[in-house]
Amino acid sequence: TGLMRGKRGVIMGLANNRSIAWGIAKTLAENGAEIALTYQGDALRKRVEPLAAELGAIVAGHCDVADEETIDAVFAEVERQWGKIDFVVHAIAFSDKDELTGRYLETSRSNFARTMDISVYSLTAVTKRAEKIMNDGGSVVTLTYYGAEKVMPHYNVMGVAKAALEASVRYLAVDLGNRGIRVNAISAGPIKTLAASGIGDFRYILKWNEYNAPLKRTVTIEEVGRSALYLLSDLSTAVTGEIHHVDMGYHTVG
Ligand code: 0WD
Repeated sequence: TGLMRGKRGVIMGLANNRSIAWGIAKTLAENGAEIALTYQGDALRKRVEPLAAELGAIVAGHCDVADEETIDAVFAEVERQWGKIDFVVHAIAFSDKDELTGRYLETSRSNFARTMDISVYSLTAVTKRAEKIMNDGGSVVTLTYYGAEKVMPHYNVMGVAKAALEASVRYLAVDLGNRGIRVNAISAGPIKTLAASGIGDFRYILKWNEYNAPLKRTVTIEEVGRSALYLLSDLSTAVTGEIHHVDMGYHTVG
């Protein structure tokens, strides 16, 4: 389809070709979007550059969302190249993997703060920059998980962070609504990515979802991509502040 024709946007959180951000980037490109990618650090740059080339995407540079200057730098680069944008995808989260296992109670103050900074505040920090160069009617999408709503084994501090991220989506939706800019989250079912491999017993969580979700299998990054296409295109101009479950229906039973 040409659903994204004439739309330009930034996708953040691409680590490799298993990343949810990659499923979204591919789908958007197939549907006519022009994409700018950011990467975190030199190691990921080497992975992101060839993926960008595959899609004809531009690379806006290094962005560590814990470092405000690097957020400014990538948005300045996007503005220099394009002037305006129509969408942003935020597919970023981090927590010390030693705390994504065992009891939530053992979360340290320092990892709690770092997890909240990178996984929650970053959406607000990024949206603040994006707003300045976003056309009216634009769209912002972030990624969340059911561990925000219910206790999931080992998800721990990341569950607390995702709950705060989902609340941020609602507040940002109000702040940007008067310009027709929408802010939504996709609550994706578990997918085997680099970030997920840090979560304790992740293979068991995948199996559990496969057996118990109404649709009896796990989600693919392409399926998340197609849901993002809906939320980032004009198909969803009446949808904001929404947490959209793309999880094989697991949230209806779990
Ligand atoms: O089951 C899953 N995989 C689910 C993931 C289910 C539901 C939601 N999600 C969420 C994650 O929590 C995250 O918000 O989807 C988002 C994307 O995660 P992903 O695709 O599962 O994981 P991955 O491919 O590892 O991409 C996440 C990337 C980082 O990769 P690594 O693995 O190197 O941490 O987030 C980026 C980084 O590229 N990232 C950062 N980017 C900028 N600044 C930072 C940072 N400080 N920290 C992490």
